[in-house]
This record gives sequence, C-alpha cells and structure tokens, in this order.
Amino acid sequence: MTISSTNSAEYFMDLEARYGAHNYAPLEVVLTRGENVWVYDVEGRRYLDCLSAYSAVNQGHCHPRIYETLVQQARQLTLTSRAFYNDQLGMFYRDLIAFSGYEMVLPMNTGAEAVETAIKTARKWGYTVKGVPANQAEIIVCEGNFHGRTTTIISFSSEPQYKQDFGPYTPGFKLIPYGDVDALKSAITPNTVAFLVEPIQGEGGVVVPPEGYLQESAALCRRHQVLFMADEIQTGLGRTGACFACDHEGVQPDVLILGKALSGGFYPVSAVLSSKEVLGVFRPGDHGSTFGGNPLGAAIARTALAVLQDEGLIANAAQMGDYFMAGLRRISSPYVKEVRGKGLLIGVELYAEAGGARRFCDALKEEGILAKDTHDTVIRFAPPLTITPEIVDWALQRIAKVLQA
Ligand code: IF1
Repeated sequence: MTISSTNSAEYFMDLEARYGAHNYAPLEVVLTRGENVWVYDVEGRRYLDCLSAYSAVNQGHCHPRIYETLVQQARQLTLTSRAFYNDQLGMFYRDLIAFSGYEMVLPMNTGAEAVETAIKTARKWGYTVKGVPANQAEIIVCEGNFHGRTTTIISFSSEPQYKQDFGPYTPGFKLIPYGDVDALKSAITPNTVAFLVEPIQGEGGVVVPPEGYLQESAALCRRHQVLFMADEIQTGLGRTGACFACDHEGVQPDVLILGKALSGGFYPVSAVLSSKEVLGVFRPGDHGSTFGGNPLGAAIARTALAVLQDEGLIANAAQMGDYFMAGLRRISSPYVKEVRGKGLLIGVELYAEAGGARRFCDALKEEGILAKDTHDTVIRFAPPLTITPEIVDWALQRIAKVLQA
C-alpha cells in the first residue's frame, strides 16, 4: 500500500520552518505513518526506525493492543484531575509495582517532570527523615548527564548549550565524573541527600560505565544514607535487554524514574517509584500535576507494560542487541572507532576524521534507515524491541554499505 499525502515533503518542512521555533534541526524526512519497526514518509518511502522516538516506542509504532486501549478509554474517561479518584490509576499502580518490585508510585507525565519530582522527593526526605538542615540538601550528578530540559535540570547539565542563556541556575547540585566511584565517595557530605545517575548515558553518547559501577555506587550510597536515584527514562522498560538497566548489576535503586516507553509512545506517562519511607514524605497538596495520574494515561501504561511482558520484548532486546552489535563489529570500516551499548541501546562511535556522525545519518536515511547522531561522533541505533533477526540483517547490509563508502 503506497502512502502518499496531498502535499510534498517541502510543504511540511516549510511550515515547520516558518511557524515553529527552531529548537531542533530535524533530518529532512517528513513522516506520516508508523507500524511496528517501520515508519513511512509523505512520499511513500519506508524506513527502519532506529531511534524509537528516543526509546519511547520500545513496543513498536502504533501497537494495536495499546491503540485499542487508548480508543476504548478515550471514549469513556480521559481526565478528571486528582481531586477525585478514578478506576484506572490504582490498577496502574498495582501493575507497575508488580512489574518493578517497588512499594509506592508518584505518577507524572514527562520525563523531566518525573526527574523534578525525584529531586523534590530526595530533598524533602533529606530534611524530614535524614535530618539535613533546611535548604542545605546536596544532590550529586554526573558529567555528561541528560535528565531533561527544565531550568532546574539544566542547572546541573555539563553541556554548555543546554545551560547557556538560561540562568540563574538552581543551586544544590554537585557534578562528578561518570563511572568514577572514588569521585562519588569524595563528593558525599553529611548534607548529601541523593546521587542521580543514568545507568547508561544515552545522550552522553551511549556511555556504558565500568562493570560494577552501579553496584559499588549503590553500596556507597547505602553506607552514607544517600538515596541512589536511577534515571531509567531511556534505559528502562527492556531497552538494554533487562527490565531495567540496573538489573544487569543486580542493583535495585532507592528511587527509580521512568517515562517514554511506559506508554509505548501513545501518551506522556512518567513515574517515580520508591519505598513507603521515601515517597511517604508527601502530604496532600505538597506536589501534583493536572494530567499526572489521569485515567487515559494509566490505562495506556497498563497495556504498554503488558505488551512488553506478553510479547517477550525484554528477552528479545537482549538477543537482538547481541546479534546487532556482533554484526556491527564485523563491519570493517575506517570510520568506526568503537561499537558499544547494551541490548538495543547501541552507539557506533566514529573517529573525528570521519567528519561527524550527522552526514552518516543522512546517508543511512537514503538507505532506508533513520538513526540519530549524538555528541557529534556517535550514531545511535535503538530500534523498537520487536525487531527480528531478518530485519537486523537487512539493516546491517545497509549500514555496512554506508560505513564502507
Ligand atoms: C530533547 C536527549 C535523549 C532522557 C533521560 C530524562 C529525559 C530524557 C535519560 C527527559 C529525554 C529526550 C529529550 C529530547 C531528546 C531525547 C534525548 F537527546 F535530549 F538527551 F533521549 F537522549 N532522562 N530525552 O533521555 O524526558 O522530559 O523529554 O520526557 O529534549 O531533545 P522528557
């Protein structure tokens, strides 16, 4: 079935250029339809999506089961505010707790809102449980972090472009090198309430920390009564071939932050998971959100979680990730410095002489693969977790052609 639209790609790109703020420089492709691992542009061309909306469509585009839930709930009840109960939220809590093994949930919408909620949770826990003096709470974060775009979150970014011209910045954060347990040890003070870390740094260029880093950091935090907070908004929900990336080291964070694929890409749903001791610090009126915990998002998230489990997508991500990375490592290319990652969160780092990853993404687009460059020299490959060996082979042929051109 050819997909075409009444207008050309240029028409849509011009509209965005003319009326939209230029806070992105998209690849020149105009998408109109998605189905499983494939997306289609307005001229009917098909692409393998190797970004998965930054890991928000782990279940594949427009998953029919999640779609059915969306339609059915949308005609029944979409939003009531938390001023009243609804018949979806409690079941979402129950399902998410069964899936993750935590005791308590605070539901939000975007990833950044969940990170902000985790920061407020750690601070209030620090003052009311740990006994840190008022307004002295410190949170340790890592160089190369990406946790969202709010003014507090960019206050502790190490990426100049994310902070520039957005000051004044929120105090109370300390930056340490990623992957360095000794640096964490020296940064902890009696006022430290939390260590906020991505188990694998996605935007930082798919940086996998040394084996044992998460385990040792979590143990250190426990010894110093510091909350180990894992931002698994991108690495969670099967992306790295385990439920959560922390599972690879047997670490259960004190606070777990989820988003993106929690809704399978149908609706913004994020959540902070923790113990009763930690999330129990909130009193009615302390914190909230108009859409946080709405019945539509809750129903969608329940089905999105069920799909991950029922379709064995987590195990598939592990198998396909190994298969994909082995295939990438077999490609001999003068441009490739390293292939790294975990499960289906893969980065191919190029040598500086290769002239930047963006032009390779443009070439991959011509071959029918949509991938995104990160940190100038890394091509990220993160397809939906539904990918099959045949499709990986199809992709590897085309990736080899581009990397050997
Ligand atoms: C953009 C990056 C990825 C995230 C982690 C929190 C958030 C994100 C680990 C915030 C969001 C998105 C945001 C989007 C591009 C993309 C991104 F390049 F920005 F860094 F994935 F790596 N924690 N990441 O990855 O979640 O508020 O967006 O729902 O801002 O350009 P959000």
